[in-house]
Amino acid sequence: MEEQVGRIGMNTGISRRGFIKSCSVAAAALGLSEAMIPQLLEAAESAQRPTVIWLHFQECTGCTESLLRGSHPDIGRLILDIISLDYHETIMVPSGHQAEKSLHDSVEKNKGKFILVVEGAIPTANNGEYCKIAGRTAMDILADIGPKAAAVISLGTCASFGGVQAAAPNPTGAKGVQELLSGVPIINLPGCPPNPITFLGTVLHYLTFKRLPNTDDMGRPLFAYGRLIHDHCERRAHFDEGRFVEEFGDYGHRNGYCLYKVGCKGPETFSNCPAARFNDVDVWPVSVGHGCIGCTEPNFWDSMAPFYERLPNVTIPATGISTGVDKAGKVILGVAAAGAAIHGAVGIAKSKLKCCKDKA
Ligand code: FSX
Ligand code: SF4
Ligand code: F3S
Repeated sequence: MEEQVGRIGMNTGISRRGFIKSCSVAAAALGLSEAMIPQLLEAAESAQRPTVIWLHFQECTGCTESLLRGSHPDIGRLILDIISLDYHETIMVPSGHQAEKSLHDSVEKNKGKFILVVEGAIPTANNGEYCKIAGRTAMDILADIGPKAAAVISLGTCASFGGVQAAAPNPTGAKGVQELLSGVPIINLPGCPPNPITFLGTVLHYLTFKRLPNTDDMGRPLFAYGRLIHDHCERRAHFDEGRFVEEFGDYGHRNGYCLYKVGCKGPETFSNCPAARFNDVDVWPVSVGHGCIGCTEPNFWDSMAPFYERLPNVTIPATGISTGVDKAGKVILGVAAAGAAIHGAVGIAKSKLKCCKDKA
């Protein structure tokens, strides 16, 4: 049986090995050196779990679903052990008046100290009547609870920028948290849904350094949204050499060519998807043959549509690859480059894991 790690794993079955691996993957995602991993572990294992209050507004709950289905292993359960989750409508046991009481008791008890996670947009049209919980509008709830938090994490594109609800003509007047709340540090973790590792990295950063990570001018942490997808995509060699999927199911699609011409928005989307990937099977949209639809960008439902048409302002390299053996050779080179990139990422995580095992 594997060694359990103090509080973590006592009730959840998360082993120390799994715990270290999760922290190592988060450290790699944060761009921290291996030397920082023990500090991350110490912060995560600390008895001082920050209270988290998690509100759901206008959304599909995909953000929570993604988190709970995360791995590395079992990131959802790991996160729930690192933080003290006092209120979360999807997974909490109490309901009705009992749930309301636990929310308000926790807010009062932890005033100025808790982390508020918001999932979903906030409708503002008609005084916010399109989203009500316990008889109060999302607008009222956010205005009441938001200023009492130490920091706010807007989880998902809806909470960050309004998301699908804010798509034209935005009938409910949906807005992101940052448009309605000020005076509290707010960080945006967009994605529809966002990658669980980005959430874990943000929480671990906050625990370790007592502040939110540095962000870009849209409030997104640079560790996860500092690079264009196009600049670290495994299909980039195909783009550079002019090898494109012309239509789904064609030769290029079956051979992993670049998806730009069938609508990939990677050249204008900032996210860690090619490196972080999703779930146990290490996939992301482009790796399974679908272009990025730009889900981490504000207003992507409007600005990135139509999803299956190419971006207008991208210059295609003039390489003129055409036929036969030359083409096949370059395909093989491209696939090899992609494989090397994935292998490299896994290798980094493994080496960090090894480092922690050695030090543990
Ligand atoms: Fe939005 Fe999250 Fe997209 Fe859904 O809760 S970011 S619609 S995946 O679930 O808010
Ligand atoms: Fe990758 Fe899309 Fe860029 Fe092609 S256009 S290299 S598929 S991100
Ligand atoms: Fe979203 Fe594009 Fe990543 S659609 S999940 S940002 S590949």
